[in-house]
Amino acid sequence: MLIFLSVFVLTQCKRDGGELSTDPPRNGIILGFSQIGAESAWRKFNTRSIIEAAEESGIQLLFDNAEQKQENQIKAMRSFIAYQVDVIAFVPIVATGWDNILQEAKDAGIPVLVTDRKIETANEDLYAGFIGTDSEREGRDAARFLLDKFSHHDRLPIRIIEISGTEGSSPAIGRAAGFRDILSDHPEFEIIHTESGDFLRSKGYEIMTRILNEYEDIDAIYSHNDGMTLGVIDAMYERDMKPGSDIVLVTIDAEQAAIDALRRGEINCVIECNPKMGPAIMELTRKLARGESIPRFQHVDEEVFYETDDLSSLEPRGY
Ligand code: GYE
Repeated sequence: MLIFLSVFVLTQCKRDGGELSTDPPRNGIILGFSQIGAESAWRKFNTRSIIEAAEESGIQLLFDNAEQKQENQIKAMRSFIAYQVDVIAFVPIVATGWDNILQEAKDAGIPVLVTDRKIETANEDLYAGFIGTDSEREGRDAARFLLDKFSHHDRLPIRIIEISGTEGSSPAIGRAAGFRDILSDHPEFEIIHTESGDFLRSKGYEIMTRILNEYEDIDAIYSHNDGMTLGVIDAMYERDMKPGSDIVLVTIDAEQAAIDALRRGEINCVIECNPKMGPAIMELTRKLARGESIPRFQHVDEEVFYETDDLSSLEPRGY
């Protein structure tokens, strides 16, 4: 098992671009991190932020890319336990199905930090804390923008298509719930179709291509991430439509391509979902490795960018 794990450590870090520090880490902490994949520009930057922060803080990182499979995450976390890492951190690709592996980590005395996405568990003691995005707030911000955008619309109801994220993931669940929470007091806004695009640009394109054949008089698209929104834009241009004018587009993440589209008037509102969690994750890892407690829930800072904003001074997004 140790030989396997040594190979695992080397291949995993090398395979995923993570640099296994050849020098013994300055503070000797070993963090096992299970990442879900590389499905979006947001995710790739989230990974970069974690790898760079581990390097800068001298924490040795065992990094695994689960390639969008929960079973791969569970295997990697089991390997981290066998390797007796000091701390385990992971992005739960979906919200459920983690209790058994978390119990194994707890039995091994290894604290677990949940990052980016949330989990649903009967026993909150199975993990030490969460740092990540507030998906419900993101959904509420999206709805509030549409309430304002269509406040003087003459044709009712306002017909909305929702293209959601990975089914069963906390961002998809939260973004849908927050959006509906605000619209529940406004029956003139109608979600005429909702479908998962799995946070993928290709699926956003496929769904929008079909939607444009099946529905007329669409007023707005609410897309759970920029990758799928860029696919929506591709589909609209193929039909000689004007995204942002013929149909209002609201999106979440705030990757550079979406900000650029906002500047061009192709997107009307971009809600930031901050992927730059690396430094905070390392700080929490240090505390857990020292046996200290950490905040139960921490949301990263995020803002909203509107079509009416002056974006000239906005720093490059980096992703
Ligand atoms: O919005 C999307 C990524 O988990 C909040 O996952 C993250 C989401 C993000 O694929 O681009």
